[in-house]
Amino acid sequence: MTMQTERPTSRLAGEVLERNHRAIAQAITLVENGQGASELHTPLFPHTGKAFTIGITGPPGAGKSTLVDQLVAHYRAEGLSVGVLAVDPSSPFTRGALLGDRVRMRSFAADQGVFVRSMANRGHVGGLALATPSAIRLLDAAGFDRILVETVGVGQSEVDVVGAVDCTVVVEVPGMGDVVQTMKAGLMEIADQFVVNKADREGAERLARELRRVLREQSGKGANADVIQTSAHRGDGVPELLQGIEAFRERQIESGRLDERRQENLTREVAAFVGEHARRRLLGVSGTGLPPQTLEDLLGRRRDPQGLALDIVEAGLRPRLSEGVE
Ligand SMILES: Nc1nc2c(ncn2[C@@H]2O[C@H](COP(=O)(O)OP(=O)(O)OP(=O)(O)O)[C@@H](O)[C@H]2O)c(=O)[nH]1
Ligand SMILES: [Mg+2]
Repeated sequence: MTMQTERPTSRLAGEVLERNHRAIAQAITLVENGQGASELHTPLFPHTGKAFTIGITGPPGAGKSTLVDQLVAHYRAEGLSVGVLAVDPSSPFTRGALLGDRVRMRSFAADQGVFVRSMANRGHVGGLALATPSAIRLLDAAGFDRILVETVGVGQSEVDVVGAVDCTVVVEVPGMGDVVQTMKAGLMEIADQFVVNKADREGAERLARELRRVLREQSGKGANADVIQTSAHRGDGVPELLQGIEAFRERQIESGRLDERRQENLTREVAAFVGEHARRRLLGVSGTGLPPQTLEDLLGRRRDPQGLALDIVEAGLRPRLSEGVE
């Protein structure tokens, strides 16, 4: 894969630290393509961990981008800088997200304290799940105080975001599914803050009440989130949401849970990268580097996938183990 780099990668890290927007954009593209690992991440990592990162997830059209815009404006009014990532796991084109970006780019274009970028699934191995935490850290290293990560809640993707952020905001709207669906999707446990957006619509009050009731019932299972109603297009409820997020931040810091969560998230990331790198080393970049004979054995039911995988891992580790590397 050829990259059109405007700057040498070796210079990028330094420019990211200076919050050069073009350098940040270029670095994120590298990350998106699964590149730039050692040149970027190694020098930048010691500069990360300062930003508070917030995931905004919810169904398509729930008003996530509108809410993000509003939150950005409020954070700016408080003198905090904000990085925004719109992560679209469902399409390689980021249609909706890009459109949202253009709207936002216009209003915040002249503001050095705001950086907005969308990330798409470019289809490379590992994909967005691995790229997102790295992209977040680029913004962290660039010194943004708050980082907002918008992602559409599709299947497992919201769970991925939880693994990369300090606070998860789940956006629901009346008339799009009910609380039972929310529970089934596992959102009760992952939400640190619930938002019922489009509160100007019928059913918002009832949805909020229902969410609160279930949260109370499930508080023993780690469900502790607040429920805030917003009308994002008018800005109603946004100051309350911001307050809720900031209060959560304070509680997480004071209780030590922020560090615990970051340790868990980083550990999970290491495990994911081990899997990823092992796969690349043993099976080739695309993961399809099995020899023809082995493929025939699979199809002929002479080898089973799990047994074969274990053999490959064992064979790959053997020379390293004999070198004394565990
Ligand atoms: N009535 C009403 N409409 C809203 C509200 N918030 C957002 N909208 C509208 O809902 C539509 C979708 O808003 P977006 O912010 O793009 O929603 P999104 O969740 O980011 O959508 P995707 O990124 O495509 O998943 C837009 O037309 C908004 O103007 C609200 O509080 N009330
Ligand atoms: Mg959006």
